[in-house]
Amino acid sequence: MNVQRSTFNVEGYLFDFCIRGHEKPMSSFPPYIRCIVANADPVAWPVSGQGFNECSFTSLANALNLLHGEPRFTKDEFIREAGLLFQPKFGGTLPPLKALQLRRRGYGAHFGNLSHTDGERVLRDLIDRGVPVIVDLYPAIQIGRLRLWGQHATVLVGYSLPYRDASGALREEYYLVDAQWPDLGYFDLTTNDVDRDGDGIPERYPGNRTLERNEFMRLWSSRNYCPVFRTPAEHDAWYRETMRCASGLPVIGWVGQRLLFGSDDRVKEEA
Ligand SMILES: [Ca+2]
Repeated sequence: MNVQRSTFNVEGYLFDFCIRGHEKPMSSFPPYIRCIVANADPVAWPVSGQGFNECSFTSLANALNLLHGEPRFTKDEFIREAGLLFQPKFGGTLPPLKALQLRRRGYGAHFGNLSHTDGERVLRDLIDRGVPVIVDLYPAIQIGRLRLWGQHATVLVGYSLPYRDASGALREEYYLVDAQWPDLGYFDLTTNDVDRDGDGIPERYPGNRTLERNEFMRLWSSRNYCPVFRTPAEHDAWYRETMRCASGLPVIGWVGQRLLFGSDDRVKEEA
């Protein structure tokens, strides 16, 4: 009996040593987190920071690299392709270009606007589907009473369910890959890792920037978004299933609406 047990133990030990030793346990986010990438290990986050006013191109590369789980793209190829449409001194580039650059590479994307619908519901549904979403933050270019485009493109990668931190405060958050947070040239995935459960060890949070829910909604005043699907078919199926497009403003028409503001997308069930 003793011999048998000892043999079993040796085998178990060998199994642990040879097999399990090579399977590192997956590092995970806190349980109240919903994120496009379940693995919190930095290896699963092939993202990088940006140069001056390169947010649009860096966000494209970051979104696609997260989608593939490996560094396939750099911002530089998107900058080269944009050519004269990239004007760093004048704020970068035109937000709708993102969707064009994605579609040219065979991905499913469009530049849309969620001003007239439950935008949070749309973003959360996309995150739940594993779809990174490029969102433009900060006050938009304003022409008279017309609001055009946000200033700074970031990738939305996750959100939290409501949770209480160690002090008892109720929190609800969005998580971003912001290529110039906390400042240009200081990009680091651990920037938003903090100890919220009070055990003295920082938890990992998705991306590099956490925004409290109301703050995110305030900064995302453009309500522009560009979901990044692996294929046009996946994108179109999602849109057909959950969204509808309102017709454009009479003056500028549907094409003008899409170019200037993004398509006026509404949650289908609200109709
Ligand atoms: Ca902790």
